[in-house]
Amino acid sequence: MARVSAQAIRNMLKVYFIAGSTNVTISLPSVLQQAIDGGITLFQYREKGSSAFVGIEKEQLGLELITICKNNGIPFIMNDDVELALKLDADGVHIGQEDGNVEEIRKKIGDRILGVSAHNFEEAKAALEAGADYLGVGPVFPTTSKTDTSEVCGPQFIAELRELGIEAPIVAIGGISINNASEVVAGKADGLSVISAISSAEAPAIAAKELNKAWE
Ligand code: TZP
Ligand code: MG
Repeated sequence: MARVSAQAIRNMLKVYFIAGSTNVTISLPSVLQQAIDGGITLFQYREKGSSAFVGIEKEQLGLELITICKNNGIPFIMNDDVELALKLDADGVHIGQEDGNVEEIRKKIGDRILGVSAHNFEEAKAALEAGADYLGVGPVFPTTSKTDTSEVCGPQFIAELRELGIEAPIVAIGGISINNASEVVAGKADGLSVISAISSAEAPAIAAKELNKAWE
């Protein structure tokens, strides 16, 4: 296997759905299937929060979710948990700035996709030099889905990173909804990632479809 090309990753980032068991009120596999039917292009399993699954429950849900992704040709990215990513044969891993050494994680996961959250030019440059394939940048808008976020940077911050020479694939995150997705699409991000816009939607398939349409 070789590293996944930047262009292939750009295509995967378009409508990037993130969720774990604490983000949904009905079963996550059901929400994921509906989101896929609506047109998401990638799924990240992010099991967070005080009542989040750990151990075997997390692994079993992860297996159920990756199976849905594989059956539908949707890449599956594991948040933070490199060991589980390898065990499940995930397509990749996404980590934040405090989740370990990028170079070491690159070595552990081989050619799998590696995403890193970055909040400024220095973090972005360092992550890419250490082996990241794409960057997660945000929060571009205020969010209630994550409490320990950096300051809201606005979608225009991605254009600033581009002007400073960051050419790698970037997915915008934080507070993105059907109502403001066009602002992200009009900017320099390759994709938009959402938790609540899909996980809390009454109809996840319709939400995913609307977000996908924003790229047209
Ligand atoms: N990282 C920065 S903001 C955020 C994460 C994981 C939460 C995004 O959730 P939502 O509901 O799409 O604002
Ligand atoms: Mg993390």
